[in-house]
Amino acid sequence: MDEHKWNESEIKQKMQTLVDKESIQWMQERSQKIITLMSYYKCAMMEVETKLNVLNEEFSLQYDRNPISSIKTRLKSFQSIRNKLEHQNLPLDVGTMERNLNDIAGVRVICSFREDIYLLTECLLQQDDITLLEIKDYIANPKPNGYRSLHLILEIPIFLQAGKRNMKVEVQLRTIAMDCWASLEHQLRYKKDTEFTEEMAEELLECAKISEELDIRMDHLRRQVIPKYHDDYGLVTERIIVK
Ligand code: 0O2
Repeated sequence: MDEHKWNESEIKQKMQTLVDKESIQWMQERSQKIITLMSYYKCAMMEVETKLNVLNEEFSLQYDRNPISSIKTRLKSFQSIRNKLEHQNLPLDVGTMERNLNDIAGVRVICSFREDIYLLTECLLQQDDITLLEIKDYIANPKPNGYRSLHLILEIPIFLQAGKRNMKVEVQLRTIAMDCWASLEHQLRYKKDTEFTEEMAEELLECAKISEELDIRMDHLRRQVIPKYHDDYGLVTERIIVK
């Protein structure tokens, strides 16, 4: 027998026969709250993206070069949010989402050089409306599989009609080489139909080391080619690095 495909009004009717009115209203209210919260995260993500674009523009004017190669933003999918909360045995409601998930709004910044990552981080953290909640330096301390990036959890205000609301945004900063490795690793590791062997993991780790070597050599070249920029900012890495 062919499965019947329900249209929206049939679903509504069926719901009314199966679930009481109060429960339907409760579900609608809850989904409305989640949609509103997601739009707040979107606004916070846009704020951070704008701040980064402003810094990039300023550096472009001052030094005739861009520390940012590209910026990607994403809101965590509702399914990933649900999975993450389920995994932690937490209920799916807006309060729990806000308190326990730091990466609903995500900004990924692909930088030209490794030192640009620390320079941009320093410039962002100097801004008085940004609070740093957490920093994970997987560049100074790469993950055992070779993953490198600088992760920040920031709190930033958005200004709504009803007033100010602080929102959390996860910012991942990486070089082009780090992004290349992480994107390919992600594709390879999540291929469902092939087993990921120990040898494959070792090969990936080797590739991560090559990408690290590439970044170090590129930074060295950059210091020779653009000394003015380096003289102004010095070795930012040494000031901000997380041991
Ligand atoms: P997506 O789709 O990118 O959002 P937490 O997020 O705090 O609960 P954890 O592991 O402490 O968990 O966070 P961490 O270490 O800051 O890393 C989270 C994110 O970093 C991941 O998000 C990835 O984007 C990226 N990441 C971390 N480790 C790796 C890695 O080994 N390979 C790759 N390619 N990316 C990594 P999500 O939620 O996994 O996915």
